[in-house]
Amino acid sequence: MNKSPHEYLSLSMSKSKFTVTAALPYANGPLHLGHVAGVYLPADIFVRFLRMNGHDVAFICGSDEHGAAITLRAKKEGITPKEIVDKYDTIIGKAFKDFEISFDIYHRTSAEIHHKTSQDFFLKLHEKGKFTEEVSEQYYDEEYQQFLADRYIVGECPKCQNPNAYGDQCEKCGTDLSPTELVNPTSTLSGKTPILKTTSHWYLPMDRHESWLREWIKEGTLDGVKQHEPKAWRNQVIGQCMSWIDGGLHSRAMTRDLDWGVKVPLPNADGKVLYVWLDAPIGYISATKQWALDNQKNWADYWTGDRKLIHFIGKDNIVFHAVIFPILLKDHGDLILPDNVPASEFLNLEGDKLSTSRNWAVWLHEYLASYPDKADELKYVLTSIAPETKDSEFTWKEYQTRINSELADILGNFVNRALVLTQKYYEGAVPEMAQIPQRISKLIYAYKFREAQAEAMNLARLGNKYLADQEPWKVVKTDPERVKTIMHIALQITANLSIVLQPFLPETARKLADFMNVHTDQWSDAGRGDLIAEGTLTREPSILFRKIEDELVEAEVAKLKSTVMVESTFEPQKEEVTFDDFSKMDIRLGTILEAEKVEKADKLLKLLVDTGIDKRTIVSGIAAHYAPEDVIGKTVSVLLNLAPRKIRGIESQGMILMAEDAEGNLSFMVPEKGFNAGGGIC
Ligand code: B3M
Ligand code: ZN
Repeated sequence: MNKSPHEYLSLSMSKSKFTVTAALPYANGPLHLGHVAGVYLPADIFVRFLRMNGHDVAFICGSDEHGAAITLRAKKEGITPKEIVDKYDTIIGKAFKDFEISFDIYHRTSAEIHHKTSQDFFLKLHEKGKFTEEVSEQYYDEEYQQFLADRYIVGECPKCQNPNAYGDQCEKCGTDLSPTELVNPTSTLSGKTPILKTTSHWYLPMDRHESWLREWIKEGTLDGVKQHEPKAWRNQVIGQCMSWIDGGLHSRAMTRDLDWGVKVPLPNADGKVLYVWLDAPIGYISATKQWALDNQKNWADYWTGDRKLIHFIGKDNIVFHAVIFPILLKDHGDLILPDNVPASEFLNLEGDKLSTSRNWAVWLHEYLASYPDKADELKYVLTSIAPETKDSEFTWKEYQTRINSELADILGNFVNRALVLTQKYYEGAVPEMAQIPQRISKLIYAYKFREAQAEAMNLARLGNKYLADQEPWKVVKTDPERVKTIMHIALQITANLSIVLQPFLPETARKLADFMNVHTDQWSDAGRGDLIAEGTLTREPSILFRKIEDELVEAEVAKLKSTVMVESTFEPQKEEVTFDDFSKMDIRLGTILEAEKVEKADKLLKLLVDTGIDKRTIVSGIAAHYAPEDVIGKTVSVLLNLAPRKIRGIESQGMILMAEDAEGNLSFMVPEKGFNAGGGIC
């Protein structure tokens, strides 16, 4: 009988070698829970499981240290890009270590071996004629004397009208963009409209790759030869790639006019660096090279031959990992293509989008500093709500509920009863457990970590049900022999938990193993009923999970709200003016003598203003904010020499200057000392 994709998958996967990568976080800020839930935690669960099953696996990551994300942060913090990457590479690397994300190497793309690897990669493709050199008009910021690409330029996305699309990608709809496709482009350096200026770059003619890409993504084959199982890919990944390919691939610049990055290794390329999305994925290879050097291995074993390459990423990185990098790998000619790209959707926070710029985030390093003994609790909650196939949300209330009513009440409670109630035990049959590790195995090979963790928790539920059904605390009065059997079985279940929890809750699994004096990291031991031998001395257990009090939830939500930065809704600065321009404006103080509503105009008042040199009519758009009778006698600032304009048939001779807040409320602008009409404003 034909195997289902999942059976095929489990079978083919169970014998494979793996290179697993996790998206290289930009070293321009700390990690937040969205990064962890979407990329690093699922990758870690997968790799821990693979290692327990004896797979040959390399787990690769590192800091992404080039590109506009870095230099713009450096500009914002007033330090150099090098200082930025050194600062955040340290913070991120420590957070991963404290959170026990078990990379084989956490490297960085500012390392010399990465620059060399990227340059060699570029030169190989250049020599094979895989790039085209094109001269084109690119946006240029005259004030900063810099070409604008990627995050240096924003504008409206031509596809989804997102007003904040970048020059290389719209993060809202995932579309890849070129700066010249943006509507109303604006420089993020000066806030001004850029000009077009000629420059040359090396382009990747992606249109040449459409046919094989379509086959590879949809069928999982290359020239009819099976490469991977598309049914194992997440729908949103296939969907985004196919809509991108169906939309027509086009040439994409692979170099930039910048000074921070990997220098283009060609004689006529001064002032040019590799596009960050060319060098960053090569960072997986350079990190593997460094790891191989440090561990006497051959890096090529992990990027060639019969091995599955798995890229764990967030959905905004899909096209770079499932289309662009595969093109580059195939052009290189001897490197493997990804077997799967399990991309997650986004994690929201307390009813709003996670936002680094607005500081609406729970930072991993801050969480670990506040709760150093609650790493597993966070892992459990984030895996339980992981945005695997759709956006999901983290709330501190759910954090509390899942820890208290699942971890503490189900897992902690069972383990505690199994160990505390144990006085003596006998031999005995163990309830059918074997199918649970098999179900977990199938789910993990299918990248369904939420369901896999829930299945592991079912073993604790099975244990609780077993004790509730057997009621050893009652039976002990009449049949102490029976109780020993019951406790023996409860202990076998606990020992199994110390295995099946290892990929998800490594610290908790270690504690269980210590309580039981049973230490194995072999998945194949899961499901056995003889893990703990007769006479084994078990330990008095400590509390595995302390309940979360309401005070913690309230404090964390209050902290979020008190530290969020209200995004400036104000317009960026206008075009610069000279002092001469300013001195042409004649602004004086005036007194409002009369005021009346303008017929059929909700917003307008007709004012008679004493300017100190004359009395004149001025029409002002303040009727929605002031009643006529409330403004009579008020001192106001007046722009006297504004050319007269007819407004609703009334000749207005000047303008009343108003202050406006973020919500659009208006207020008169008057000197704090009570000056009279005619006073000037300088
Ligand atoms: N630095 C992460 C991001 O786009 C990006 C991943 C690179 S993986 C090669 O936020
Ligand atoms: Zn868009």
